[in-house]
Amino acid sequence: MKFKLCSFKTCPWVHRAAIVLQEKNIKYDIEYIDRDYRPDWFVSISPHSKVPVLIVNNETALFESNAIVEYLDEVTEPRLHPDDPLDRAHNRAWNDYVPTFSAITHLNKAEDEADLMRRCAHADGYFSKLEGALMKRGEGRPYFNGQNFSLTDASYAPALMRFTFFDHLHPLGLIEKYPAVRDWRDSLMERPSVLAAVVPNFEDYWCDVLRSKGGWASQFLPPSAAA
Ligand SMILES: N[C@@H](CCC(=O)N[C@@H](CS)C(=O)NCC(=O)O)C(=O)O
Repeated sequence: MKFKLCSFKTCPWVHRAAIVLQEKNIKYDIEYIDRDYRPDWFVSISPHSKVPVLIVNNETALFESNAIVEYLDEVTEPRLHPDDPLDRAHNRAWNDYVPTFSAITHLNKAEDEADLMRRCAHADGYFSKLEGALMKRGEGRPYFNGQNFSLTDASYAPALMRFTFFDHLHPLGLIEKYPAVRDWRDSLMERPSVLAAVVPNFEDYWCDVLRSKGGWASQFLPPSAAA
């Protein structure tokens, strides 16, 4: 089978799909789309004009990261979803929770200190729910289901990585309030598939994008080597 992923370099939803491809050792091509000038061929296959799109065998275009990873999990080994239907449904529910939880990736859009605090309070609510879910899963994780990496891990790693990048620039002390989330984040940030699924030196790239936007949060960036 042939897979091509259409991407923006910083997109957390593409990251989710790329982690699953990496985790399964699937060879794939990746094409980076210019967000500001999306080509006609891309717009014609992406109903919301969004990435990711996964082109399968040069003919079928799939959109929505959740649908893409569910498909990949059905057609390739090793299976990342749990075998038990109840566990699988539980994982799917948490995978759907990610779009709201992705609020934590938007700290870099804060307009001022008060706005950042509002965004942190919002993120705090999600971290607390996630802490509860991780605690219920019992001891012995590094991952959401315990020892085995799952689609749920692939769902949260991108958001947790971007939160961590912001935390490096401007420590928020937020994730430290939630030890299970913090430990999970630490395990995910070391997982080779998570690291290989983004461009090289991704944190620097993420900082460069923040710098280029020049918003309030860019004050926390170290001076650019190019400046
Ligand atoms: N629900 C979608 C979200 C995809 C998404 O929001 N992608 C962003 C990039 S990170 C995008 O393409 N945005 C372009 C736009 O909104 O015009 C998924 O899970 O695939």
